[in-house]
Amino acid sequence: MLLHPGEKIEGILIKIPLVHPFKTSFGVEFEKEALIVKVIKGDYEGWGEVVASRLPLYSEETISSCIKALEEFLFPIAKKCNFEAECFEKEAKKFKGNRMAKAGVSLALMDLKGKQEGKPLWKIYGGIRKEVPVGVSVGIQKSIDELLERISFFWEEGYLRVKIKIAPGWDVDVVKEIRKAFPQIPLGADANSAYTMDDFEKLAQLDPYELMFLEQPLYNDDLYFHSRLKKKIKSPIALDESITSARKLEEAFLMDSLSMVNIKVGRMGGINEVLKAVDFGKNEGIPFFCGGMLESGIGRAHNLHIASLPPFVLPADLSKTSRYFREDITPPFEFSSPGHIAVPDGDGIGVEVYGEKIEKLSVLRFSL
Ligand code: OSB
Ligand code: MG
Repeated sequence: MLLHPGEKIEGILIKIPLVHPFKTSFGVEFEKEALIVKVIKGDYEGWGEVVASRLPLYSEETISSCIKALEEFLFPIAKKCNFEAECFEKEAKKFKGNRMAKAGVSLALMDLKGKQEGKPLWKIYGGIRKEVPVGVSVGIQKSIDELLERISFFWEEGYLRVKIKIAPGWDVDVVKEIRKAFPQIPLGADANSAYTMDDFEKLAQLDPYELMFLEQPLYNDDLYFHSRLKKKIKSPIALDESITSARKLEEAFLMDSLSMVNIKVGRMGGINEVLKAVDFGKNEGIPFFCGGMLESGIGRAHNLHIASLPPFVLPADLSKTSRYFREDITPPFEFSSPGHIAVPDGDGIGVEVYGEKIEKLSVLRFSL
């Protein structure tokens, strides 16, 4: 395929050390590997991020499966579509799965579109919030004392809610101690699908602690058993892994499997799918929160634009840059007011991207 001069789409894998290891029910991460998508057309460039991890522990996709998908069929589609976001998502939809890889391209093309049209993404999407209420997601720690210390640090910083990671052996006792120390804080617990229906009595033991939500307690692809569990426990259920499309959100709602939903554009394959879910959520009054995958500043900027949309009424998993990295590939995100991060207002993602820093951190690159 012939590219015109000044047209290019590129994948760049970078590694950024995390300031603190992030441990969940499925594993521990010490550094962030971010697969960045960069598109250049004429005088403009667009940036996106693929949120897959090295191993298929959160979802089926991996960094290497995404690299293959980008090289073999997604970059060629983007090219065939002249780097137009809508055409890309429509054409890419003919291929099954590979949602994180698709979303990385979708986001880069949206950033390009925003820059070409001279509009910030929140305006193109129909966002209504100038700043997004945010929380913090705290990994599993070595001891309950260490966890309490971290929660206290973040709470004093001004985050509006705390989400802890739970797993069998790190659940009811931990929540009980948090509630003793912080009776009032809005508290969620994310199991990343570590439990089964056999554990429902254990999960019901969380009832007295008034969790704001229990996130994805069961199987990563499940809707039905979550609806059964929802009738047996008091904690409101938030789904993450299971909601891979707007249709899955509709099914989950019709089945009564959730009380609220964590929305991640990477998990849903692109912005168009998120906007469909937003329409449905708005009509049905489903509370959304914007999820996160420890993104670099590029993914974080995209998430802020998404979280400006009407159904995103709950605090997002979008924290200040300092909670993740000492150095990032964009200027750091700070609170614009306590517990809030401003939605960038420049064209496209609306933040500067440090090209030189990306060069320095890059471990692999490929392009069409
Ligand atoms: O389940 O929400 C999750 C990070 C990696 C993989 C899965 C999840 C998470 C988080 C981090 O909770 C949220 C953030 O980016 O701050
Ligand atoms: Mg989650």
